[in-house]
Amino acid sequence: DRKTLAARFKADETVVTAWSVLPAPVVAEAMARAGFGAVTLDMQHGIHDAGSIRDCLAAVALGGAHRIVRIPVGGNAMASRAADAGAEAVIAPMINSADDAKAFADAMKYPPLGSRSWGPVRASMLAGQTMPEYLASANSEVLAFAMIETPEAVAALDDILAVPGIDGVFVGPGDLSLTLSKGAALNPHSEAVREAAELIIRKTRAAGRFAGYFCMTPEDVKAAEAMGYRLLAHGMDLPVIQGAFRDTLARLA
Ligand code: 3PY
Ligand code: MG
Repeated sequence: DRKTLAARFKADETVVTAWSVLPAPVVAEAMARAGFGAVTLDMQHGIHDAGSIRDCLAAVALGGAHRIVRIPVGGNAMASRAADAGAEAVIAPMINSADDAKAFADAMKYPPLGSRSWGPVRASMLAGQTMPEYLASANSEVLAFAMIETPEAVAALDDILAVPGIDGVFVGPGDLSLTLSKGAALNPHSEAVREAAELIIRKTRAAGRFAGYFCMTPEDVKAAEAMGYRLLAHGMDLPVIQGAFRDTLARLA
């Protein structure tokens, strides 16, 4: 159906997003056609740039999935650009304070909420809207997700959730394990991460905001959904393709 991504989260629906690191529109389209609810194009650790975002957002739309972009750290100018290129949600990494959250929300939302500059030429087309229709809906329908992946962010969570224009949070358990352990261990399944994840979901739902989680395993997807997370990232193109090639070669042995 033609429900918006925002409408799905408002209805408390779960959306599983595949994770795209390859700047290849046909691969992004294939991930969408595989049946994922959304595809997230990763400009932080993926190989994407502004050009591949432009082409892959259209390919994801063609494949029938919702369109999400993760920007680089502090890349608020890119947040506006990703929204203009047709992203329905933007995920910003390393949002560690209310000030970080305010700067991100400011780039994502039109006045009076923020200072996103006007020009959704491509975004309105992908949304199937006129430009005035896009303007009327964008502040509530184009979502800003702040990544919580440090102890500073967990400590500032109440303030981050209170920033107007921040629609949700997104947990990065890899970085969170690294920062919570002061660099001692990369362990997204640590007890410290699990405790933080419980605290984050409780506060986020109480604040009426949406919550997402980066899931390494299918078990993580089930556990995060059971906790109340609704945007679940799982399935990355490069390792999936590499694994399939390994299996293909192994069958010759
Ligand atoms: C993390 O786990 O830190 C992430 O950012 C997931 O991509
Ligand atoms: Mg991270």
